[in-house]
Amino acid sequence: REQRVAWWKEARFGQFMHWGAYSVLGGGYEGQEMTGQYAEHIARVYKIPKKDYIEQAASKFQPEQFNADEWVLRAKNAGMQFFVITAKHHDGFAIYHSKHSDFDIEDASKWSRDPLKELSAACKKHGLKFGVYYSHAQDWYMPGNTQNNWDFPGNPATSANEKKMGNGKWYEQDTPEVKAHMIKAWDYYVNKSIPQVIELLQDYDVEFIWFDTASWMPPEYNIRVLETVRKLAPDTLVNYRIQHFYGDYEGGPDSPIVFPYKDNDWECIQSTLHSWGYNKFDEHNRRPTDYLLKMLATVVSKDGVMMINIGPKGDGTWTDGDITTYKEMETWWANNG
Ligand code: JFZ
Repeated sequence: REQRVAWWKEARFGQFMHWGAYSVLGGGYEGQEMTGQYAEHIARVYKIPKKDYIEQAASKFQPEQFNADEWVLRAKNAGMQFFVITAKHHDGFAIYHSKHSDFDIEDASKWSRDPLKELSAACKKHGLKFGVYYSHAQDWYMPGNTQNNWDFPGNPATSANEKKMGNGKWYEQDTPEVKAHMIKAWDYYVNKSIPQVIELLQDYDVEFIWFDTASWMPPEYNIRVLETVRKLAPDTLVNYRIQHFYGDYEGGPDSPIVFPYKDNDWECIQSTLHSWGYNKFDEHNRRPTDYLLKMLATVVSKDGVMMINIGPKGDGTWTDGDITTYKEMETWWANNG
């Protein structure tokens, strides 16, 4: 663990990025606007049928203006020394050429370039460490999915059902329905989640893997994912959301200003807006650059590591707001670096 965290502690500041099929919609679907919400959750929030999500989002994710060198250099000029991007978020869409799913940029978007490959190479070229966010637990269009799966009548994993059980988890219920769903969920782990983790580790020079929302799945499922990473890539850094208490470091609160110094290694993530993915209705929530930089200074002073997130657009460009934020960070480093 000491070896895995060494470069990350030294780096202190990294890029976080949410980019995928949802970036095409930018928080808007059939006249509805996701003001103040996570735009990367649009498929779930509006219960978009997969066919429509492919037609209106995934098939249009053809980022003509994407330039990996430009993205990586913007991050580097803003003082960042590593780069973490969503290889696949909860919608299940992979922004890379995956052998284990048709729901990827190669098949669903018919796009011959592989943005993840280009970013991995650009990071190497410009001296940044490269990492991926991978949603190992949630994958909304898969039969074994749990959270709010609208295709699954009697889904045991709804929040309403969990409330009824007290603080229990759906997979702790001893019913035939839950047992059947456990098998479907395991199918998803064995046939998609774990194989995609393996291909990411083998083909994309991943030095950091950032898992998320582990609590939707049984701990033993998540631990199998972690075992896979450890066996195949023992040097790859793993975040704390693979399974509670099992990652290489801890998460921090949204507001580290009031956070006491911690003995354990920890991370703070902040988005430039409230939303993580591109949301054209969320610009009013932009966090001022001096707020973000004060937070960075605070996190570092308490021995933490910080990532700032942006959501680029589906065409491969950044929003004007993010470009301004990054120029301001660059100026700050030039004057204070
Ligand atoms: C999760 C994702 O659902 C979201 O889309 C984004 O990727 C974000 C970085 O992670 O959302 C969370 C997960 C955990 C908390 C809040 C939002 N939390 O523990 O407060």
